[in-house]
This record gives sequence, C-alpha cells and structure tokens, in this order.
Amino acid sequence: MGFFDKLFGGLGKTRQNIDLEELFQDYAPDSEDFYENLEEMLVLADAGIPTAERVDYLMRRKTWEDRYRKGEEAREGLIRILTGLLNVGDTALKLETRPSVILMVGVNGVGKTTTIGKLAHQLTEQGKKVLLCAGDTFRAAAAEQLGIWAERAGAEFVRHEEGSDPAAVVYDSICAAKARGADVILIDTAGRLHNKQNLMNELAKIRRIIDRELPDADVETLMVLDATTGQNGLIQAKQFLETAGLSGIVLTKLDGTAKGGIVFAIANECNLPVKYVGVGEGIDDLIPFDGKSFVEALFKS
Ligand SMILES: Nc1nc2c(ncn2[C@@H]2O[C@H](COP(=O)(O)OP(=O)(O)O)[C@@H](O)[C@H]2O)c(=O)[nH]1
Ligand SMILES: [Mg+2]
Repeated sequence: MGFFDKLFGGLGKTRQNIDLEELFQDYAPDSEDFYENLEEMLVLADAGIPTAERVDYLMRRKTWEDRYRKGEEAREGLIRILTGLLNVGDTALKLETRPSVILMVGVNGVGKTTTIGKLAHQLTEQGKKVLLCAGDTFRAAAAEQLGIWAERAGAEFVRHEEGSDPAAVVYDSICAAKARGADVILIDTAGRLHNKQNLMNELAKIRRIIDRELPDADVETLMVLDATTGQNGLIQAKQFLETAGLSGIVLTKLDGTAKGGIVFAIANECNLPVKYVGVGEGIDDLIPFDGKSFVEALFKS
C-alpha cells in the first residue's frame, strides 16, 4: 500500500467529521450558516477554536477578494486555505552530517519508542547506518522494547542498566556512532520522571551532551504527540516547546481517532511542522507528512 492510501485509511474516522458535501450543499457566499457550519466542522475535528476562527476569517476574506459565487470555487478556496495553514516549515528531516541525531521526546505512551523503530527501518532501507540509543532508563522494559525494534530494523543498539544516567547512555552512543561510522543516532527518552521539572532538566542535559560532543551535527528534536488526546496534546506540545527546542512533531495514532484536525491546531498555534504521522502499530505505519496530501486525503470522498 502506498503512503497516500495509508494516510487515507488512517484518516477514516476524522473524515466522518469533515463532510464537505454537506457543508457546500446550499452554499451562498453571504450565508452566515455556511461560516457557522465551517467553524463547527473544524472544532468537531479538534482543530480548536483559534484555528477554526482563523479559517473563518481567511475564508471570508478570500470569498470577497476572489468573488466566490459557486460552492465549487469556495470549496477549492477552502482547500487552499487549509493547505496553506500547514505550510509552517520544512517537513523533511535535515540529516546531512555524519553522524546526525534525532532526539525523540514526549510524554509517556505517545509512541516514541515505536516511532523510533519505524523511522530506523525507513532509514536503514535508505541505506543508512542507524544506531538506536536507549535513553529511557526509567524502566528496564523500555530498553528491551527498543532492542527488539533495533533488531527488526537492522540497526545498532546501545543501552545501559535500568536507572542509569540517560546522558551517559547518550554519550556512549555518540562514541559508538563515531567509532562505527553510523549515519544517524536515534535517541529514545523517558516520558515520565518523578516530576515534569526533572524530565525537562534531563532533556536539557541530554541536549548539552549532544551539543558538546557533536557541535556541528544536524539535530532534529521531534516531539511525539498522540492524536487521540486532541487538544490535551496541544498543551503538552506548548510545554515542551518552551524548554526542549523542538524542530518538529510526529503525530501518532491518527488511525484510532476522529481528532485528526489537531494537525491544523499544531501548525497554527505552535508554528511547528508535523514531519511524520503514525497510522498503525506496524513497522511500515509511519508516513512522511505532506500538507497537500493530508488535506487531499481528508477531503476525498
Ligand atoms: N494505533 C496506533 N498505535 C500506535 C501508534 N504508534 C504507537 N502506537 C502504540 O502505542 C503504544 C505506546 O507506544 P510506545 O512507543 O511504547 O510509547 P512511548 O511510551 O512514547 O515510547 C504501543 O502499544 C504502540 O504500539 C500508531 O501510529 N497507531
Ligand atoms: Mg518508550
């Protein structure tokens, strides 16, 4: 199955909330009902009120500027507005140095370890030498889970004992990556510590080690968000954004939710590009994000 078909499948539940046929059924450019329904549709899909209001505003403006008369024209206009909203930065990973680093952050259970496994698989398929670093030392099971993914993806793997210092595992991983000529180091992290401040301090410490040992390396810090948590996920993103210096978002579990509209809220309120979406638990269920395909898959009937 190609990426588009997987995305289309993953957006099935969200699409039930986004019925453009109905929205444009009795379209008239000056109908207040139309704008009300538009906002309601976006809020139902969890795009959030600020984003729904922004789309409403942009839609009214374009309707006036481009003199929409027919539902068809307005529909095309709406698609352009929503696609434009998702255009907030480079969705491709920048991994040009050897090694380069991907640091995966996010709260417990969102899909960090799984996403690392899927991404490692894609990178090894591209012929890259990949090393997985078990930076979640909070539970022994976390390193075991990552080790299984390393094997499946054909990646190298560095771990320490449970409870050891994650920054030390990161340091060892960087040394191993240099010695073995790895192209990409993927770092898993714990999503839960004794409190939030501990977690943020630990991430900052990991980041200092990377910057010290690999000062010229490309580093992607990706925050993993569980789409099923909708607007709560957005609050998490804002918290991490303040302290962790994010370069993008991975939105997982799109397959299990009708809240896929959260993508628009992330772009609009956090100004961060979604770089990948997860649409299942399998190794191939991670799709490079592209705004145009996303909107297309959302609106395709
Ligand atoms: N349906 C679905 N499940 C996912 C996806 N990504 C991760 N999961 C599941 O979410 C659960 C938690 O994932 P895990 O990677 O352990 O989360 P972590 O605590 O952030 O490392 C696991 O059962 C995964 O299989 C996804 O895109 N879709
Ligand atoms: Mg994990």
